[in-house]
Amino acid sequence: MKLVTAIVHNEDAGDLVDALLEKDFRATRLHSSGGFLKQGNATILVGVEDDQVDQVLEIVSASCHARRQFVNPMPPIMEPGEFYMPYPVEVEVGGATVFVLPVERFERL
Ligand code: 2BA
Repeated sequence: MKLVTAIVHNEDAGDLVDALLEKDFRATRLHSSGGFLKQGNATILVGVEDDQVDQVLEIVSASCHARRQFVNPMPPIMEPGEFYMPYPVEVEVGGATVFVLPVERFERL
């Protein structure tokens, strides 16, 4: 068994969970936030048999889309009288960051 952990954009998370449930995959949505942008995203956990991993990855890929976002870089430490004009930096976020982890044991008690 494997645990598919997908970090996705908040706007894609609802569609992804719906698409997973439609194919009878159980999923858990966690509210998370990115370390770099410090904006909310969603972490979707899906426990599946090994031979179902590719199907789950296809659903993730079809439901999640890359987006371009702007981030304001941290200003440098300034000396008195220095002037700093911050320019937003554009980064591409997602579609999805996915980790597939082995599951040692699965119980529903
Ligand atoms: P964030 O950490 O907020 O990163 C958002 C986007 O900013 C990243 O998109 C990437 O394009 C850019 N970025 C991140 N760190 C950067 C850096 N040090 N320098 C320049 N640009 C940087 P994605 O790569 O698609 O990642 C989307 C979200 O997935 C991340 O949000 C984070 O929550 C998660 N993630 C990505 N890689 C991860 C990893 N190796 N481990 C854990 N979480 C990860």
